[in-house]
Amino acid sequence: MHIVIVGPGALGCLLAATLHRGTTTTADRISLLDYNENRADRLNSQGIQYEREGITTRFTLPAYSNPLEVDRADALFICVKSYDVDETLDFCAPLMADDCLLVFMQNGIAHLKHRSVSKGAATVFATTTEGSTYLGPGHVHHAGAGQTRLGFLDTPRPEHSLLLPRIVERLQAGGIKAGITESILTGIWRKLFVNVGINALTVIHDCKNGELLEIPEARKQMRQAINEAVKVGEFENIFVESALENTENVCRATAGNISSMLQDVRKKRKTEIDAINGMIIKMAGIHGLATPANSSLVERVKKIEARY
Ligand code: KPL
Repeated sequence: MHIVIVGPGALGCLLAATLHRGTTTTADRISLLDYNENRADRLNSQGIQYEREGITTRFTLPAYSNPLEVDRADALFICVKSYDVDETLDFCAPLMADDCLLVFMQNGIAHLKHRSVSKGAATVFATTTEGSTYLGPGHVHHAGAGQTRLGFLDTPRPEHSLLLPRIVERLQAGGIKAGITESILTGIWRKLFVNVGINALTVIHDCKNGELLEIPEARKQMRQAINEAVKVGEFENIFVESALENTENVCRATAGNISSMLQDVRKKRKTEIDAINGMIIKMAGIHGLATPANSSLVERVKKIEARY
């Protein structure tokens, strides 16, 4: 089996480390694909550094910047930000063989439009609440354990449905809680509620995930933003129980993590606010619902981005 991780950011490196650990046979290979040639060169010379609870593990994996040099892949994990997915899919089109799986790992729901991006390759959507902090090229801190769920939105062909459990086995063997779900759409919304309630607020309060629970104002904003999002979900026929409690549990499980949005802001990078709280506002508009809490979060994060 050959798995290619496209986008070696925090989550990409975390998955690479997990799959590397979960690989027991030399017939399994993991490669990295990065559009940035300098970074790919650096990954080849310096390898990946994975930190967990004060212990650092180093290993090497082949990194490429030219998709034409990569061997046929069984699965492509698309680990780029949601606003980079379109370009990334064009970039790795040569690798999308008919029998391969395209695994989308983005936050938010904007990437759901790629459901039938390829005629042959099957699309898998995944959610994860693993906390990962990017420390530099190939260098990741695994800051909190979570859960990873993968599933097909459309009925897969037999070869695709046989391949997914084999990939999930490697993730489990690598030490993360991963599983296949029949209801990935609900899972994506459940994760969306987590991101609605955590990401923008960690930017506004400039704090780690766990610290949000200690700030009364943040807890109030979290509750209001999630309530609005849950209402939008219900208009879309998505019913998720205990969205707020689930989000608070993720804050506890990833207490020491810096959310991906705060990592973006600290590096003065574009955030995924449009794919997260922005999508709630957009869909609320379709259903005639008001979203004052999410609108205020989007406005404040955009103001911060505008000051870069
Ligand atoms: O998905 C995340 C993110 O930071 O984007 C969580 C689960 C909130 C972990 O930080």
